[in-house]
Amino acid sequence: MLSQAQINFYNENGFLVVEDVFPMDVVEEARAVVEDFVEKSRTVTEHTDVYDLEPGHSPQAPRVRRLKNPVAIHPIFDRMARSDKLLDIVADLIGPDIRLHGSKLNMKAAAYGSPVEWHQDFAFYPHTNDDLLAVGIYLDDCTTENGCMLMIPGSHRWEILDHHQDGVFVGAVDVKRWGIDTSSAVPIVARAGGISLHHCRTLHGSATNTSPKPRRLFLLELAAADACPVSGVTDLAQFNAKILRGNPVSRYRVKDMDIRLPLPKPERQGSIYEIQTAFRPKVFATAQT
Ligand SMILES: O=C(O)CCC(=O)C(=O)O
Repeated sequence: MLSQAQINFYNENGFLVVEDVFPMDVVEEARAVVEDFVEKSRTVTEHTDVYDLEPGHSPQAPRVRRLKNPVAIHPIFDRMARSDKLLDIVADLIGPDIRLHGSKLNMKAAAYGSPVEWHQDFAFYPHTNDDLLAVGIYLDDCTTENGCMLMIPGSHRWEILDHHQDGVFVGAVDVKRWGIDTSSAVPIVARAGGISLHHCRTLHGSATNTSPKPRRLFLLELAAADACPVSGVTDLAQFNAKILRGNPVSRYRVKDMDIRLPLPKPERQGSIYEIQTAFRPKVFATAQT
């Protein structure tokens, strides 16, 4: 559960860090699973349903940028997503009925882990209302040095910014072009076992990890059960099976707001890293290794 001061902080800024949500034995178990997946990535040569690969990946030197859909690929991540402590916190922000929209584990490996350009999550998955947030579960201590997320306080009250270029969705905002001052960005610093929460409209990004330390971040995209993706639902049973707490609904709440679809898609599709390859000019430098 959150204190009223924490709820107020989230409502005012659009993000929040809560330390010590997961005990270290759980974090260590998750790290070992991640390491095992990285080891197994030696057998793949291109992106798969499980792996998003860093440039330069090879069987000799496996480089994984993201584990896709971790909740579906190993029970430890499903267990973490269903943690009562975590869901109590989320319920304080988006209500008691919570659905898992998606999950990912961004590796940001030491020395080269890729940056993520400025964006608002809602641009990728517009829903009928914006009671959605992302929970970051920290498997490593996370600081500016190893590429923590950077958030613009108050940006969760902004409209959804233009994430298109040359008529296609590129999954990033050209902050210079739109005159957005990113100097107020707050580094989301947290210890392993802690979590961060950010509203689906909060403008955020993160730089390359140039430090010698990894930054593994397990992210859950969570929605109030009465928020329905505007792209539609093809399998209602599967959709409702993603309720982590509370009950599915049969009526969806619609907020009065403008929505732009993340279409048409750019040539390279898949993860945010792939989608953002079409975006220019880059704000965050990539590693030269
Ligand atoms: O891993 C990061 O630093 C950024 C994560 C993020 O914003 C995303 O994957 O949408």
